[in-house]
Amino acid sequence: MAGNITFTMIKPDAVKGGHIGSILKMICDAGFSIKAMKFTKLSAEKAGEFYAIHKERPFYAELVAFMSSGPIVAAILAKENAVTDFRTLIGATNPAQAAPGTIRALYATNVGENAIHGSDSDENAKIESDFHFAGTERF
Ligand code: DAT
Ligand code: MG
Repeated sequence: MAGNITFTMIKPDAVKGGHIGSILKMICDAGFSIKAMKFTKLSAEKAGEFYAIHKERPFYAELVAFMSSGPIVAAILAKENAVTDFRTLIGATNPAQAAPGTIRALYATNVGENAIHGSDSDENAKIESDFHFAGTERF
């Protein structure tokens, strides 16, 4: 059975653009509830660790620099089929290919600066949630 949590970050471009409120409204209107949330900033080291799976990709250095360039909103979200439904809500990685009305279609700048993160599997949702939040920060 599909898990019921996913992990998200509103990325530095969307925070700088003033889109936190609009994005959180879309997330809540889509039926997700908030289990944990923080406004924080990743160090380059932490961003590198979070995206370690992409270490060999040509865009890795750019990705780490971008994700540590300003504050983010990190959150754990709950809903049935959370991972799949959230990926549908955020849209494709490249906003040029994201379906109309998705968060990335509305707020992403380009494929690198794409407004929001969503976990890609139940296993990674747990790993990413544990990376950012202690047990005492979850409700
Ligand atoms: P997603 O965030 O949709 O899961 P991903 O896991 O393949 O996409 O990549 C992680 C992030 O890396 C992505 O949100 C933005 C960046 N990225 C991916 N492909 C890229 C590319 N071709 N050029 C620049 N940045 C890229
Ligand atoms: Mg991914």
